[in-house]
Amino acid sequence: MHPPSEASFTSRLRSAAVAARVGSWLGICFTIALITGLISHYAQNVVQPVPFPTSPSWGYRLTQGVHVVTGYASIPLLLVKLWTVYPKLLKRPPRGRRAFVVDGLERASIGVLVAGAIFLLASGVANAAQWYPWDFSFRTTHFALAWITIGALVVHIAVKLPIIRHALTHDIDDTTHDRPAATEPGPVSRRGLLGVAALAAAAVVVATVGNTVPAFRRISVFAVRDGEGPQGVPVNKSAAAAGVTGEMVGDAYRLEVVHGGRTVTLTRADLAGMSQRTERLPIACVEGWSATADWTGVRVRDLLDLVDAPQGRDVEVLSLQPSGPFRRTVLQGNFADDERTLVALALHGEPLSRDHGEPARLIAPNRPGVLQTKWLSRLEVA
Ligand SMILES: Nc1nc2c(c(=O)[nH]1)N[C@H]1C(S)=C(S)[C@@H](COP(=O)(O)O)O[C@H]1N2
Ligand SMILES: [Mo]
Repeated sequence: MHPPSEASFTSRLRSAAVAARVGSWLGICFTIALITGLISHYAQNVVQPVPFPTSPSWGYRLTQGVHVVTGYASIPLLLVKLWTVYPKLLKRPPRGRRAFVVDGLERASIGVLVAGAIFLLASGVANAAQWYPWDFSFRTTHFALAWITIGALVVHIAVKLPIIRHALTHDIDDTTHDRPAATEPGPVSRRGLLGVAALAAAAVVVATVGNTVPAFRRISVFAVRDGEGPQGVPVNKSAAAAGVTGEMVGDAYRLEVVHGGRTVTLTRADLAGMSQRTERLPIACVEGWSATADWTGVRVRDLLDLVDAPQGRDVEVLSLQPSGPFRRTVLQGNFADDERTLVALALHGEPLSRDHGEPARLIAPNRPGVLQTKWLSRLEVA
């Protein structure tokens, strides 16, 4: 038996005509994912030279929902794309030093592109499923790999531009750029294969979009969050998982508000005795699920006024949670001063359940869910 060579792959479906079309859909998905990903990355930056806006309150919910869904939709498209082109991997390198080097460089750039794309999609899916089989920081790595992958994608498009342009301006059954061996008709037409790819991508969208769009919740079989959880809102990390005990949130509970030399210490009753506001705001997890809820509690600005903290200053937010990356967050000045930003004590009119951050959690408009700190213990203005 001979190992397969490029000539073993004879289907006419594996063609530049199909690859260019599926490739352009993928290119659109990756561009959307890049833009929405950069928005999410920036929203999570502690230092924001241009303040991330607090309005519209659902902005991050939309961009992050789109980010995750485009990532999911890219998976079947990438599989079809790889299927159409992989015989080229087995092609013999050309003779002649210059041609050999150019061919090697092109293969290397495609290697980076394929590895980067697979890594981005796989790590994104694992993250959304809350499965972290790695030690590195997801956000830093996903961000760095995004740039490398997009760089390789730009090189790939530039190298292939003449073929892409020809393919997209000619009939799908055009054979100009077919490999010599690709002469047999496939089980479906090229147009049929494109239809299958588009349908698969659409099916993935329908199966996952219920994470963010409640109307789809019942048919989104792959939605990692089905909208169920205490008080009708999903829970990201439970109190037990965060190491927050009943003792910590009971009578001994205190919220400290600190500025300069001043500290005001508030009990649960003190907080409940302050002027209460209700705001309808979404929780929008970076993992793509989101839910809107009515939150009732004390304006963060009212609390900062207790210690005469000036407007526009960043606030360090601490949780009772003993350890973990999300126990400390920074609330930027424009968020702290927004009148919709609350230390919430109640959700849908009921006191916060333990898993949603009893007795007090942060909720701000247009803020990544990961920064909506639960089980608040301290607000400090430097
Ligand atoms: N202290 C603390 N707060 C936290 C988290 C956490 O792990 N610890 N998880 C965050 C994340 S990732 C999300 S999406 C929201 C979810 O809030 P919920 O569990 O009330 O829906 O809480 C945020 N607040
Ligand atoms: Mo989250």
